[in-house]
Amino acid sequence: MEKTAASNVLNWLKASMIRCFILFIAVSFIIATIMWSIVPNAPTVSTSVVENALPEITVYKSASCSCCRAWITHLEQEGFKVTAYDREDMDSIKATFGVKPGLASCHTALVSGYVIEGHVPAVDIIKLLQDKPKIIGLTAPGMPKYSPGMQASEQKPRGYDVLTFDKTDNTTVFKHY
Ligand SMILES: [Cu+2]
Repeated sequence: MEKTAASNVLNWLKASMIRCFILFIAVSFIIATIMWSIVPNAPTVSTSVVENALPEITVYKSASCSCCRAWITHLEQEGFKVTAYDREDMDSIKATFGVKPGLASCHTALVSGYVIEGHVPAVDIIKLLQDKPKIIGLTAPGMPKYSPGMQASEQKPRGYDVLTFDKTDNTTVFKHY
């Protein structure tokens, strides 16, 4: 009689433990499901891709400038994310960013603290961002005829210089085309 009672208790304990275990698994599963739906979407892009992504470029231009838009398309094709603003005060924007009249072109852009003036090829901006020289930025003064945005996108740039410029009005040739 006692033996039966003891084994009944033992069986009951076993059954309880199994129930507990099943309950534990079920509750864990529910909590995990809830957490998964609550946690904001985790970035799906790998870290290396994020690190290699090009920074955003802000472009100021006049609304009617079609070559400015073509240059923006060139930048986007080369992997830049571009935010463009149509402005009527381009002269004062250039003055604010240290672009002297002799170095000026149509659009003025900002990227990672550098000023990019005019039809500078994307490849030069990428090199600038890698080299990080102590300059204000790069310029392609005027409107070079054979530059990205001024000619068909499959044409290679030629016949002009991309210049560096700094606070002391020094310019150097960054890239000769
Ligand atoms: Cu232009």
